Amino acid sequence: MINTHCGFVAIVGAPSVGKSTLLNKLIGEKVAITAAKPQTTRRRILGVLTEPKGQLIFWDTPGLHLSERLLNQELVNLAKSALTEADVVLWVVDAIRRGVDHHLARDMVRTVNKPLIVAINKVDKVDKEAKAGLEYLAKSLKLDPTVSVFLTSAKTGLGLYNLKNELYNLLPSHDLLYPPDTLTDQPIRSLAAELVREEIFRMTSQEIPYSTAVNVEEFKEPSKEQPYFYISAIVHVEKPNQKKMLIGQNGQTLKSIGQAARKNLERLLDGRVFLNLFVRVTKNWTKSLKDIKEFGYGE
Ligand SMILES: Nc1nc2c(ncn2[C@@H]2O[C@H](COP(=O)(O)OP(=O)(O)OP(=O)(O)O)[C@@H](O)[C@H]2O)c(=O)[nH]1
Ligand SMILES: [Mg+2]
Repeated sequence: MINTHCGFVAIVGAPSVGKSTLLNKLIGEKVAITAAKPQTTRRRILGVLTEPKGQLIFWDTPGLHLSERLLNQELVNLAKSALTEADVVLWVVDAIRRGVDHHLARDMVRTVNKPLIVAINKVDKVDKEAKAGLEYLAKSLKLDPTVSVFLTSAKTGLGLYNLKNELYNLLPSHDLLYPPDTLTDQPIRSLAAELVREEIFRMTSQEIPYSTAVNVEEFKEPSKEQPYFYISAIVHVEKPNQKKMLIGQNGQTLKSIGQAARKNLERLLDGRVFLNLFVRVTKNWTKSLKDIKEFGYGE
């Protein structure tokens, strides 16, 4: 008899509600980058949690939103395909930002008609009186009353124990699908590129984060001759003026991005890192399906 529960859980919701932060907290490792700006996630990120009860295999997805831009549409398509392929849907809603448009997410979640759990996230930011308002929020999402709603904080971990238990309950009895020590399926080069992109999202503004793509061209493990990881990455922008903005005065912006990314890379790789960043103009890459795919974004 199989006594473990195992299956795929799609983490979906509007942009910036905390999906990636939640994934990292659930599995206890940083496998997905996070930032205060929307549309941070551009790939379907796999994160695996193995416990005596079984295995929760999460797919973190880009935020569901409407946009005219090809890149954004591809991101939403990616989230849709994760929704259709998952066994269970974890819909994340923001407890604090009342203006967030949850309609698209709600419509999609309803259309796929899968076992569903709702996490009203960021409750650490909600004071006691406002907590009562969350019930109203849950109601306003017009959910079937049988759907479990959890108040969570991806920051503190509040509510995640009960949320996980409910996920196991909804998943089929199944043997583990991944070796127990698996955390993600992302190649180390992709993780490295994402850590650079994370700092771009955090340190630049206006259109820059949305016009950049990061591609790791070289990744060399330490050796006797070179006792550190050597990573060289190209940061693609769409226009020459964006290149100027990204590099900054006297190269200061790019330098800060590189320094911060290097620290996180050293943590990830547990060793010294030399990071070389180059900025290249790849005209209108966000409008080219070929370029979007080449950078590994979208579906
Ligand atoms: N206080 C608080 N902040 C949170 C929580 N969860 C996420 N955040 C913050 O919310 C912002 C967005 O978090 P992300 O995890 O990047 O959000 P996301 O839903 O993955 O966003 P996209 O990938 O852009 O759709 C970040 O600044 C996080 O630090 C939480 O539970 N509490
Ligand atoms: Mg994300």
